[in-house]
Amino acid sequence: MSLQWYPGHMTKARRELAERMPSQDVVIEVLDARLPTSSSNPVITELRGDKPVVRVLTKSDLADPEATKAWIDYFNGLPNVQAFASTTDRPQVTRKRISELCRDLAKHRGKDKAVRALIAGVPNVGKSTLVNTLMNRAVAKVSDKPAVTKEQQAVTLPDGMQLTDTPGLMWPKIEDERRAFRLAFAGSIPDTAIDYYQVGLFNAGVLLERYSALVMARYKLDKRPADPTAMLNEIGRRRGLLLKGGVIDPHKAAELLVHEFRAGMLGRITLEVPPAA
Ligand SMILES: Nc1nc2c(ncn2[C@@H]2O[C@H](COP(=O)(O)OP(=O)(O)OP(=O)(O)O)[C@@H](O)[C@H]2O)c(=O)[nH]1
Ligand SMILES: [Mg+2]
Repeated sequence: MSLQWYPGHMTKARRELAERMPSQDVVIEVLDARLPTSSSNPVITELRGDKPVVRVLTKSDLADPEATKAWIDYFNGLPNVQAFASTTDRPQVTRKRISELCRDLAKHRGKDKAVRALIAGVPNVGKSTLVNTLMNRAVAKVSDKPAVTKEQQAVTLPDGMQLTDTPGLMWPKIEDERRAFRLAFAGSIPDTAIDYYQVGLFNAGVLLERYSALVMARYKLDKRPADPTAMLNEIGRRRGLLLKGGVIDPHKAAELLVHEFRAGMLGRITLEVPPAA
């Protein structure tokens, strides 16, 4: 199964991103710290070319700290890349580090000229939140639903840096269904475009493999479920998610798992590890 979700404004958003890119000194590529591979958009990679990039791993408060550290080390080992894990819990650190990293990567720009940086990423990863953090006030609309920003928005930061927020960008067809399932689990694809059961079932497998202790603690399970189907059934049983006749409803269990994961209620989880060195 491949997933198609490409709202109309994204065609324009892609064109405008391509138009804006050449004038920028640095790209601030925003990735979800819980799924840095799946939340990296190949269209943005292509449009960036070899321009310097700050990869910001957002929502690091929800991600596994060890995995985040591994990701940062991995990205920092790539040419023209600086990585930083952000969380809205520490806005001052974010302001300081982003400013330092952008300035460092844009050295060629000259000291007296304002750095121009473009923020890009898939929907709902926290691009506009980052703009607000850097501005230290709410200038961009933020929501927990994907595809909220529909137009580019240029702002000037207190230190003079010129920053452009852009609409979350997908590509017309996600061929790799594992990627689609992860993006949907994290909330980068709207609930109206996904099947909770499929998304929940796939990610139940990922959680069982790497975070079964967190799953067992959250849903008060005595033993590790044998497989993803059993896990959804156990969640349904523990939470009383039943169909008529008292049969467990695995679809409701999947929906619950999706929402509790997004809210960080299972604990700090990362779905993907960096490629082995
Ligand atoms: N827990 C947590 N949530 C965050 C963090 N940063 C952003 N969010 C939440 O992520 C959601 C999406 O934030 P936005 O800033 O609207 O995301 P966006 O990338 O601009 O989304 P689009 O404009 O739709 O592409 C909101 O509910 C934010 O509150 C973070 O560091 N931690
Ligand atoms: Mg936005």
